[in-house]
Amino acid sequence: MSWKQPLRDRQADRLWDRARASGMSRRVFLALLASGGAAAVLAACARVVPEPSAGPAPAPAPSSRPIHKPVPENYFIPLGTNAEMRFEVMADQTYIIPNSYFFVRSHTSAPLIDAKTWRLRIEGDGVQRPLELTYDDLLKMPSRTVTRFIECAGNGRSFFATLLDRPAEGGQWKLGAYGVAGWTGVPLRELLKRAGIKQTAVDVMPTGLDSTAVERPMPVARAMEEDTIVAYMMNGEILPPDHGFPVRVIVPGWVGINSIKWVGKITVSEERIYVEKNTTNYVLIGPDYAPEGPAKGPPVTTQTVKSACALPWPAALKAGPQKITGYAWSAFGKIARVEVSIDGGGSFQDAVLVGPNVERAGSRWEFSFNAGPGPMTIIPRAIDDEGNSQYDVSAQKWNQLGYLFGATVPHPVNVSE
Ligand SMILES: Nc1nc2c(c(=O)[nH]1)N[C@H]1C(S)=C(S)[C@@H](COP(=O)(O)O)O[C@H]1N2
Ligand SMILES: [Mo]
Repeated sequence: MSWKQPLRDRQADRLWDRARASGMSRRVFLALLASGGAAAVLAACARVVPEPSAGPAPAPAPSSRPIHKPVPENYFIPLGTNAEMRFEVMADQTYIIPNSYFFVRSHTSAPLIDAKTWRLRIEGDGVQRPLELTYDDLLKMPSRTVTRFIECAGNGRSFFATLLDRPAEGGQWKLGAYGVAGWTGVPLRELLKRAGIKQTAVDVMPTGLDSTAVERPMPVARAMEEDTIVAYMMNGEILPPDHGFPVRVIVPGWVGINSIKWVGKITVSEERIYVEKNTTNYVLIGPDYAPEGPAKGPPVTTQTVKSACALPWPAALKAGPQKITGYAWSAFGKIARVEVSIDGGGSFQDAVLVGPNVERAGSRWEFSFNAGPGPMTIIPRAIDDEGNSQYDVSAQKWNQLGYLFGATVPHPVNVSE
């Protein structure tokens, strides 16, 4: 099956499966799809579904497969329960990474959750009116769509070993633990306001319904930013199980671990919250960092600026004029410039930014050059509109768990005659 053509069809198929399961007729389904798209179908599904009888919600169905969507090795690099996006696949794709090619990072198997019995609770001493919402409740609230990236804190981790000669613990990602998507959902701040968030609230923490209940707090100010949303759609599709169905939080610009999937509960606290993922993991541990209170080091928050070539690793090119494409992204804003070196970092020339350039999402770029035969490297360097930029690897601080790699990465290329 070609990987380019069937996306739309599969989206519609999945939507129809969902609609049929809720008791909708094919005729109504087609009419809704034509008039209001996937969102209309989804909203109607939630209404057709009969309310479950009272009682405790059953636990999510145990799932044996770590990842549910197909992750063939020509499109993904397998990494345990995770799958890295192959950037070369994106060379002739759209700006948005299609859901089928989006990287997956799940600490354990992705749970399969039934939206009919699922509830979202907002609770804790930081709210005046604890809330419990159904899927239908959430879909009825005003929604917005934001285009933003998600990037794992450990993206680029393998380069601590290969470029610094000092390995870091954890999944050895290259640069493909990154993806940009359009996320549709309810701004988290609207939910917090509805729950009567107190002036004295300090931290907000979503908790996942996966087997190890993955959770990580963020300060109230971050939770109240307008692009922090509780998303139920990804690129116009129902949020896929691997990416957090029925809902996930999107915390743009922050390390991926804050964008909690399969959310069942959001705790609002008047005190700082300390959990495993901001004290033991997702903290910077190393000679340049000191412990912070109960944390073994400073918790990682905002991502770095990065760029990547949409080329196989290593790439094989023919001698002569070449045009390559790539991505650049910043956790702080838009991309201002991408420069590329083809002489090992001696000199850099401007690449051309093409297509959308969205803050905290990224920009595609193109670079034309004349390739001479033999081995070489291509080194892109991104600079954002706030002046943040990638730096030489000699300036990259090491940390034991390999977070926040932000140096330039020489992409290996073999040029044949
Ligand atoms: N509940 C839950 N949320 C989670 C995770 C998880 O394992 N469980 N992984 C996190 C990490 S480390 C990352 S990088 C992103 C990855 O999102 P994706 O799989 O949709 O690409 O989800 C985050 N949210
Ligand atoms: Mo991550």
